[in-house]
Amino acid sequence: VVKPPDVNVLVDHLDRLTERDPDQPLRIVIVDDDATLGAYYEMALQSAGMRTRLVTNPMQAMEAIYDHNADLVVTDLIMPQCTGFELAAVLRQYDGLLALPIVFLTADLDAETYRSAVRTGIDAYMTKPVDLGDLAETVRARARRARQLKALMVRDGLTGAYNHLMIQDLLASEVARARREGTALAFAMLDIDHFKKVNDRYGHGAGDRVIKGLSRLLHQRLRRTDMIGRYGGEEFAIIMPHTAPQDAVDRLNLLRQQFSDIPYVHGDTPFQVTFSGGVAGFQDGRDAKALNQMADAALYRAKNAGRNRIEL
Ligand code: GH3
Ligand code: MG
Ligand code: MG
Ligand code: MG
Repeated sequence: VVKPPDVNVLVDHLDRLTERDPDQPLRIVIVDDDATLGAYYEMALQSAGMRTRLVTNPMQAMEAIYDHNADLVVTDLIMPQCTGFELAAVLRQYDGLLALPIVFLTADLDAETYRSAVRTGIDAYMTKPVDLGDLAETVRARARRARQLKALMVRDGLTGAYNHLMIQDLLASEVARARREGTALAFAMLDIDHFKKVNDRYGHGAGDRVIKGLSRLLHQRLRRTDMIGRYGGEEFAIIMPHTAPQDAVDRLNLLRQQFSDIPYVHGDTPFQVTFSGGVAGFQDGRDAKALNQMADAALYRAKNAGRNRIEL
């Protein structure tokens, strides 16, 4: 019934939700077939500092959620086109919306309705007439926590880099954008050299410090618009929008130099670590999978050519 968004829209949504400023106003979508009531809720949430978007037709809810980049949805239960339950059931089918809180507003509160609501995955249930103060507090608390959860969901715990799934989604999204806008895009894969030896000689704690060290360097030295993901154990993937492949190689060579200069110590023993990298550039006809394979093949060449180098 409700049209599902395409993957790229989902990814844009997730990415915008993880923006670095957690203090920006909470964004709320209100679904109520009664426009007057809806405007009344909007006013209450707006005066509590939130940004709202009202839809009076639940069929437009999904689009509004993505378009408004919603942190939370408030929905009426009884509406002519579909019920609030049906809407919630559809929303809950998307991984990208799992953390999206859904707050129900309804006049009816029999036990069976309550149980169905809980089963559907709603987060809060408020009976009409709704106290506007209660509404604002409930919405604020749940939207805020959802935002925090979402930020955690797409990040790797050790390094804070995007996790594998997220960086793959972001790559698909950036490839689509580069194709649409005709802009350059580079994708790189990095792998720490002889990392097993680091673990074997200095222990896993030291190994973890090295992984975190590389992640920190990447986050400090790359552009804010570059996206950094932890691909696997000691492998990182980097998406560089608006960057020609050779420029990506040059930049990564600089980072490679800086990383190999970091003086690690284990007890009294100093040690240094290097990484290798493979770069692929977007051009027409190449999708995310092709870029993955090309970057991987280039990385393999870098390893075979003696490591501590970047190949294109
Ligand atoms: P190469 O130069 O060919 O990449 O050699 P390598 O030893 O780095 O080989 P490979 O990339 O296959 O080895 C990765 C090792 O990284 C294997 C695993 O024990 C270790 N590793 C994976 N994840 C973690 C982690 O989170 N922490 C630590 N300390 N070690 C990890
Ligand atoms: Mg109604
Ligand atoms: Mg590896
Ligand atoms: Mg390695």
